[in-house]
Amino acid sequence: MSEFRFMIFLVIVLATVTHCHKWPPKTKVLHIGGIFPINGTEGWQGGMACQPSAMMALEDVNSRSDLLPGYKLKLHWNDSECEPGLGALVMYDLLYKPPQKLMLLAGCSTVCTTVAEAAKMWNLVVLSYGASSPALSNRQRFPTLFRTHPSATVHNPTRVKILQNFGWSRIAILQQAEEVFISTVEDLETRCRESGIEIVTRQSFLNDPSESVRNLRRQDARIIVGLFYVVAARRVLCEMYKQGLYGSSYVWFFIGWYEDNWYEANLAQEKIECTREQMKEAAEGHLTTEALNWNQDNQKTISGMTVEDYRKRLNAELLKNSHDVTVRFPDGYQEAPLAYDAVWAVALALNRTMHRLAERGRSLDDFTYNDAVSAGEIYSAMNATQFLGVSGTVAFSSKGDRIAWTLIEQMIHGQYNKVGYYDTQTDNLTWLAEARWIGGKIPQDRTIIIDKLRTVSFGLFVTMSLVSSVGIAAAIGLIIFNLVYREQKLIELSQPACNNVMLVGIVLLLSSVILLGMDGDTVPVIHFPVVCQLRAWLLCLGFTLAFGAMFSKVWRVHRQSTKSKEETNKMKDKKSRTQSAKSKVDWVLVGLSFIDVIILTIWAIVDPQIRTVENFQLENPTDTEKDIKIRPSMEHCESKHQNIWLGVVYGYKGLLLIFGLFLAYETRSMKVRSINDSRYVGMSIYNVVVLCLITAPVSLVISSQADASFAFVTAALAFCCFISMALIFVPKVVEVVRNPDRPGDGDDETDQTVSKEEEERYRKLQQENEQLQQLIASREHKLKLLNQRLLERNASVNVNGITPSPIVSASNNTTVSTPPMSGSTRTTTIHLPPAKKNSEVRFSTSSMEMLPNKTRVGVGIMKIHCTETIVTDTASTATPTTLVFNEQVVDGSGDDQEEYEEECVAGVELIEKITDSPMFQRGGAARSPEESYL
Ligand code: ABU
Repeated sequence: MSEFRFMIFLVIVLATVTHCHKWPPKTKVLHIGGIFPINGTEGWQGGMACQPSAMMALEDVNSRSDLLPGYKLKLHWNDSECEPGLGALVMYDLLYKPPQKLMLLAGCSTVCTTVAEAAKMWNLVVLSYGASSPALSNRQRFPTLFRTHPSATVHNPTRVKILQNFGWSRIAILQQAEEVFISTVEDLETRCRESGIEIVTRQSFLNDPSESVRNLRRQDARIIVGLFYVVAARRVLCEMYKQGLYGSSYVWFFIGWYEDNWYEANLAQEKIECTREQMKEAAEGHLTTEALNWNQDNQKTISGMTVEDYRKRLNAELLKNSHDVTVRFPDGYQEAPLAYDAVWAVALALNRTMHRLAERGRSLDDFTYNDAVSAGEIYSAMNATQFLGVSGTVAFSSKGDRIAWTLIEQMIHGQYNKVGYYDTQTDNLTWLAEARWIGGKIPQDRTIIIDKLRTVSFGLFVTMSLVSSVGIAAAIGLIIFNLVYREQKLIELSQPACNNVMLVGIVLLLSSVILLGMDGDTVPVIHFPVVCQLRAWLLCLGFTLAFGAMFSKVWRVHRQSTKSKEETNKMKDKKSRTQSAKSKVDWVLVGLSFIDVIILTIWAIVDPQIRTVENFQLENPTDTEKDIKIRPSMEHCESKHQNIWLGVVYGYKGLLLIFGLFLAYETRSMKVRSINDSRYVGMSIYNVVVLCLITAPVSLVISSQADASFAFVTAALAFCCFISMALIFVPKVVEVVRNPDRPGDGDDETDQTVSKEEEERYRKLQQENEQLQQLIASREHKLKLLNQRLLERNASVNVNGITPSPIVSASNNTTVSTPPMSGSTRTTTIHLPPAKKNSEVRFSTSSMEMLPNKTRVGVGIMKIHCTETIVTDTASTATPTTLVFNEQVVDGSGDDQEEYEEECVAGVELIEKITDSPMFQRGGAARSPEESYL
């Protein structure tokens, strides 16, 4: 109440003084320059409203005789279009064209920056009514700048306060590439960092915001602070609409100084490709922050007007300038009070300066651009200026900034609604109304991501564990079987020690199935590396023992079957095969296992495997809950140099597989008595190789699917183990079960099957045998006839005194010599020259003693074998003998003698092998390579 009385008293005193004081007439003019952005296409064209407002203020100031007594203030102005270049030109015009200007008014940050930076060179104070750039607060760079427009940084404490109020701690920033916004963002970033708010991305653009908006989407930005001039804001809004970055999941913060209907203005002019409706839809719900540029109290201001009086006058003035505010507010309408108060501030500062200079015997009329003293006085006067204007209390901080409240507004149904105020000085946020959200709830600042570990499903794990347990039990059972029946020849000749090692390997492999199914669900993270190590050891050693044992067998079969006969005989002499099999250390297996242990040990020490988590693409949850995504992940065992270690292990195992495959193929029809199951081992090797070839690439492809990968790998592992056990042990078990008490003599080999080649050969021989038998029958018949005729002839010769001689007919190159008779014995020698490789000669003879060695039959095929064959008949002359060489039935084609001889030796061995075989032994004791078969 006392304050009110004092105010009334003050007004009466002032009125009396003013009335009583005789002020000199305003005959002289003080010139000031003004730069207004009006007709530009980019940036802020706030001069539209600010210039008329400034002219109103000038009118009001000049109507006051107590202010600048004797002087009129004149404003010389031009349009900068918010273009720094044009702004500079306007400034030089103002400076260099008389009259001398005392001060400059400027608006739009980009122009103001240029003007204020240069003005100090002309000792000019610049007062900005419309520049928000925080960069302008730099006193070193802009020492003579003041502004009635608050710095854009005044929005930042407000923004941070709102973010905290709604619990948003993750924001993104989209800015136009202008210094005003860059410096605002720098300040915002600092404040956010201090408040623990994460800035997920900061996107900037020059003209086209489409890529930046796209990036915001990619970064899952939800709360976005946008800093750009209104023309760019319309492009952003349209892009938001196109890319769907609006609505219930997004909150945009825009600058509050755009005019109310900015989103639907100039769309065609600016070639915005969105309709008004679309722009309105995209703009719905966004928040703005803006310094309060209009005095909130309707009290009288320095001009004697209330804010409402001012508004009415301004609107009328704008109408004169063809801006009907009932239709659309012109740009800069919000800042118009700032321009009005700026002119008042200039007048007051010059008024104060005038008095100060007068005290020093100087005048404002004397001011030149070199007059630093007057400039200093103007600066001090401006610094001290404080009054109640239509924009509120006008006062300048040490940085020349205006101190103001900020207003928070939200666009609801296309209209801005006031929702609160924030007073930076008292940190007081006052809500006028509750913010309204599309969808009824406060949007989230991010997509909620739920991590989901891809693990092996319990049912599958249990099933495969059971399967592998059955396999382990079977393997252990077979080891016991091997031990129990170790005395049986069948088992003894199957290398039971080797088989047991293979079974141990299978047990290890099947045990790894359980470890492969262990994951984050069953093993604590801290123990996971142990599982990793165990997996590697079990798999590597298991494979080496199981496959290595098979490999070792085929290796031995191959070696034994390729040994020379002499070596074999030597071995026979040294010790029996059985003894050998019993006592021999399997160096192949020992070597392979040793390599494994070395690799695994170095791996575990140098670069141990640890638990790593692989994250996969976000997935939408099956329910309809918005803003929630599932991030699947999977655990892996990995070393730093995993690829190198895998390369070493796979390379080594791969070579073993390839070599094993080769040996299995090479020995497919070979038989070694001491390894009676080598054929099944070979088949088992094929099985392992094929499964490894399928499993390795397929498991790589499906490695990201826990269940599929586990099921496939473990099924392949189990299948491989079961097949190997079945192939190698089922025949043995069946045989032993059938004849449990028979110790066996080695003939009861499990591998009784003959090869296809042998069967084929046997079949051919049988056919040939039948043909030959038919031939024999016909020849015997012929012989009979011939003998008959011979006897008849001899009888007639004897009658005539002629001595009979043997009848010999020979084929080509056969020499038949008939030596003279000596006593009662007569010898017939036939030289058969060396024939071509594998040649055979069919013969028939009537004498059993006629052919070499132990030929017991009179008709057959004689194998002419490499060397000259001499057939000698020492039979008694009592009975004439007949030797008929019918034909050479097979003609070999070996050209090279050396090769031919080698072949001969090989042929001998082959024949021996065949005749060694049990099925050929039944035919008799014929062993000579020269012998023919019947
Ligand atoms: N309130 C208008 C600010 C314009 C500018 O800083 O350029």
